[in-house]
Amino acid sequence: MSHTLTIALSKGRIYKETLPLLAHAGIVPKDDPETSRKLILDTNHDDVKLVIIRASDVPTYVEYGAADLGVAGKDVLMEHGGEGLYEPLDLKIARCKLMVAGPVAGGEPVGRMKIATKFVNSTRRYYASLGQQVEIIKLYGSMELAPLVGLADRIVDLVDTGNTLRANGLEPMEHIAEISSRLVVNKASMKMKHQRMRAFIDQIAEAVEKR
Ligand code: PRT
Ligand code: MG
Repeated sequence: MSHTLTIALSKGRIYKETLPLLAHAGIVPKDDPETSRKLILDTNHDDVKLVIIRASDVPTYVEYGAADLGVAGKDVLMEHGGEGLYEPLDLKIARCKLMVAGPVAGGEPVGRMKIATKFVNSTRRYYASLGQQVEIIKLYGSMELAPLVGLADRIVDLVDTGNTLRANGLEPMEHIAEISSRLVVNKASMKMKHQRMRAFIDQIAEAVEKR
C-alpha cells in the first residue's frame, strides 16, 4: 500500500480549519472525529486516510513516516525540533501569538523570574536570546492559573482574543512569535511518493491562496 497517503491531523480547530483545504484537493472524510471514536478515518479516496492524534504528536508521526503528511501549529513544531520533517507550506489557519503574560499591573518580580509554560524549549530560547536568567516550570495546561496561586510570576502561552488572559486577571506583556498551522511532510515519503505528494501539496497551496 505504498501509494496510500496518510495525513495526520488533530481534533478541534486544526481539523475544522483543514477540512476546507482538503475539500479543495478533492478529499472528503467519511467520518467526523468529533462524533466518531475512530482514530483512522477513511475518505472518499480509497488511498487517502486521515489519522486523528494529539496536536503535539503530529510531528512525531510524520517524522517516523507513520503519516506521510500532517498539519501542526508552529508552536508545536518549535517545541518538537527534529530533522525528519519538511515544512513546505504555511496554511495560515489556527492563527495566534506565543506571548509572555503576567498579572495586570504586577510589576517586576524580585529575584529570578519563574515562568510557567508547556512551551519549555521556545521559552528557554526566548529568554536566552534576551540574556535573561529565568526558572522555567513545565506545565501541561491551564497555565493561566500559575500566577494566580503563586506558582509562577509569568506564563508563556498562546493568545488569540486575549479573553482567557483577561478572565484570569492577566495581560499580554511580550510577543515571542506569530503562530499558524503548517503542512509538514515526511522526507522519505516526499522522495518515494513524489508525484502524489507534490500534486497534493500544490492543491493545498492553491486552496490557501484562494481563501
Ligand atoms: O488540547 P490538546 O492538549 O490535545 O492539544 P492542543 O491544546 O495543542 O490542541 P488545540 O486543538 O487546542 O490547539 C491546536 C493548535 O491550535 C495549537 O497548537 C495552536 O497552533 C493553534 N491555536 C490557535 C491555539 C489557539 N489559537 C488558542 N487560542 N491553541 C490554543 N489556544 C488556547 C490557548 O492556549 C489559551 O488557553 O486558547 C486560549 C487562548 O485563547 P484566547 O482567544 O482566549 O486568547
Ligand atoms: Mg487544547
